[in-house]
Amino acid sequence: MSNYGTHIDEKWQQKWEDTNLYKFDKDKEGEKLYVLEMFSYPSGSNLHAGHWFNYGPVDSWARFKRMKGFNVFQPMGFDAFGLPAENFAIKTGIHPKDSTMKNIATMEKQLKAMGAMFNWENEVITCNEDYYKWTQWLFLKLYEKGLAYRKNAPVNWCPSCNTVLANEQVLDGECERCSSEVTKKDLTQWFFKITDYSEELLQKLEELDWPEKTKAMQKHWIGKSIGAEATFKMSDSELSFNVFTTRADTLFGVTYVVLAPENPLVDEITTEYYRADVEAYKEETKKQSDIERQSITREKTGVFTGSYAINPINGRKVPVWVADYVLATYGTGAVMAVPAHDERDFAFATKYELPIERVIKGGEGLPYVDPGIMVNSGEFDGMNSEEGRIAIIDKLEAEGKGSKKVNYRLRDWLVSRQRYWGAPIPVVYCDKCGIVPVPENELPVKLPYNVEFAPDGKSPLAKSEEFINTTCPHCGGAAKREADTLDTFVCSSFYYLRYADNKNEKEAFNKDIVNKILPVDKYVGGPEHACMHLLYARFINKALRDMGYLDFDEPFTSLTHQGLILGPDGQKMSKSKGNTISPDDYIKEFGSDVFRMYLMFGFDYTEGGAWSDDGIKSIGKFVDRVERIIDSSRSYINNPVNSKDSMDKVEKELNFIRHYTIKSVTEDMDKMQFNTCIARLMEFTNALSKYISEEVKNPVFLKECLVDYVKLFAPFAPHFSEEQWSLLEMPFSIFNEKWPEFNANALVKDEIEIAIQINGKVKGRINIPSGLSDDDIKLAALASPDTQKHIEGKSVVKVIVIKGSLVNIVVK
Ligand code: ANZ
Ligand code: ZN
Repeated sequence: MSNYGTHIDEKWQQKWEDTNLYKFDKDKEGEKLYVLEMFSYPSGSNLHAGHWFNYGPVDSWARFKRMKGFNVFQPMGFDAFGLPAENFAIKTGIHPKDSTMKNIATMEKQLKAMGAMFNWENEVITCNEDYYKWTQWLFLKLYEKGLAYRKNAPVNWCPSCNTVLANEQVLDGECERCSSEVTKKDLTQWFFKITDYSEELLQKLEELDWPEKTKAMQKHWIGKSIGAEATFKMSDSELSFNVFTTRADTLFGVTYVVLAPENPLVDEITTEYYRADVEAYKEETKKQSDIERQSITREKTGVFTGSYAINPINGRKVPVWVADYVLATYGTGAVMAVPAHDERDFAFATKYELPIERVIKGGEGLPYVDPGIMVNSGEFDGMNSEEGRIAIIDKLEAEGKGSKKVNYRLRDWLVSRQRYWGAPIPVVYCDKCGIVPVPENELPVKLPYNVEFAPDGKSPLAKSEEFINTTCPHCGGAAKREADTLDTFVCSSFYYLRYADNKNEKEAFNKDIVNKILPVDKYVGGPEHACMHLLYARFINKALRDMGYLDFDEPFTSLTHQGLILGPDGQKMSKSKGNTISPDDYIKEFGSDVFRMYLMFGFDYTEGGAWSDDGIKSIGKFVDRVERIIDSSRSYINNPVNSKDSMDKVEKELNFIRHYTIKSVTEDMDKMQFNTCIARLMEFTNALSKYISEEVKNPVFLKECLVDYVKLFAPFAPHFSEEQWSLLEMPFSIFNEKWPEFNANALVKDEIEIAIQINGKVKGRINIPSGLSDDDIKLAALASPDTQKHIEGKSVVKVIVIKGSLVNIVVK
């Protein structure tokens, strides 16, 4: 039975804390390295294997970097506002603040039991006043710059719960709680103008060391498309509208145009005869989400308005329809339909028997459209798609009927929530002065504790008299506070900045400190944040830069997504499936280092995989074995009687493995390939075990090997290694030691083994000095007694040396 276990964990955690070993000092020597794991949401359940997989291996990586000489900053905190605590409160009556604080206390304890070198002195908790004061400050700054604005916008609405739902609460168009159909409701909402940064957010992606897939997702989400706007005038009035198209070259093939149901022009142009149909259709559309509306496979629907518009390129009269496949929020909320060239238009035209006409040119059209009806593109005939596009846009521009236009799919960020558990939006409404931002020196606008937060369709804060009634900071008259709170993604959009200067009471952070510690050099977290948190944080970073608060463009230079640890059955862990792994039980049994090492050895870090009890047991045995080897080695080291100073063959073998291990672990660690690092450590272990199983002739050399051996283990098994280090009577702490360097000379073997084949069959092996020429290898092979025996009485036809490791002798 090994000596390692939680008592060793606790012993060293205490000592690390008492000696302030990991305290970060930005002015300490060594290149700074900001290592950040996405902070956690303080949920009711304990830290799960997924948290561990995020934090444990990354802490090992940070420890490795520390030993490599970096000045490591690795803070931790809690993303503490948000819906789950509020929903829990609605269900149980336990106040979100109480449950959140209790959960944080538990999680802090568990995180400490992990023994990671977190800079707890830099902790942030987003629901605390000293944090959300700065969330509100951020809002005010954006408002000042015109980057926060208020407008009417449709939100998800559950008519039976009588409440607004976040997108994540809408499952297949139904309310997550009561399963009734979710509709849209227009409410005045606050937005952040992330779209001002669309182009930079897109361009700068290229410079980031991020997973390609994540970059591609952000790129798609930003969705830049270069096209044109063309103006269609109504045939019987002076009204007109623009369409956005990426295929101006198909303008001659337009057979109808479509307005989004929400387009305000719809009411003006719909004729009396069609009005009832159009009204009914508009109602129906409110039930559909934008995602459903964009689905290619969904059957297209629409209604005719009774009116016609004029195609600006050829004066042709085309019918104007209303259909939900056109989104109000993209482009101009109107499209020119070219059914011969666009799949959606084709499906629609087929269903409603609208003409399908293919334009004459390079021949690009939908493959299944019979080019029977071909329309003439006039002077543009024969041009390919690209040429036609440019020429047609030029002509529209010259005639004032259109222009080049870039569009982004990215929408402004809706930040207001009709919820209680969030940072109050620091704004006051005054009958005389309108929207008045709360002055900075009055922050924070405190979130009151006693609030009726059961959902009834209104923002809970609106029902708190003490909160809602205030005076106007401007004129001193009676005024009302904004009752909405901020999306929790606002809290997490700048936490990485606040970590660097978390105790600052005068400002969100000091500019010099932040410029020194940031950007984050390595960010690690789940891939599910690709288009939300990771995009929002980039935007906020850029906005703050433009206001002069920081000097760098991007918050996260390098990003890694850890994989997912699945239950033993290969399914995603969930309480209902009963396949969750509770780290606490395993840690009690094996110690935290075994748990951590199993996670690092058993899975590819970015892939994850299914948990295995056998896997963790075998790592437990491995750690025991390492301990036994170090134990037995100590007896030799402590009385180095037979010491000699040259290495014999056995020692050179071990020395080779030692340096090979240093080299491989260093390289693989850099790439976060933790599993191969541990595989190399296993090989080193075997070699050491073999060496001490016979008489140890060189204890001094053995000690050198052990020193490197324990250091190599240190990042992976920090408590265990610290213990072994002290048993070797080395000075505290192993984490103040330098990471071992490999010696290239030790990696050059002075002897190699080669195989000898006679007529293609291996007949013997010999050891020869490395670096011999092919001719010398041939001679050595021929001279070997094995060879002699086999070629006796035969004549050698040819001797071939293959890659310096095999000799083939052809005889007759
Ligand atoms: C005519 C056309 C012909 C189009 C053709 C495409 C192919 P991306 O690339 O995503 O920007 N469109 C424009 N505004 C829209 C809206 N609000 N809702 C739905 N669709 C809209 O897509 C641009 C194309 O999507 C535009 O180019 C327009 O259809 C459509 F063979 O115009 B196209
Ligand atoms: Zn006022």
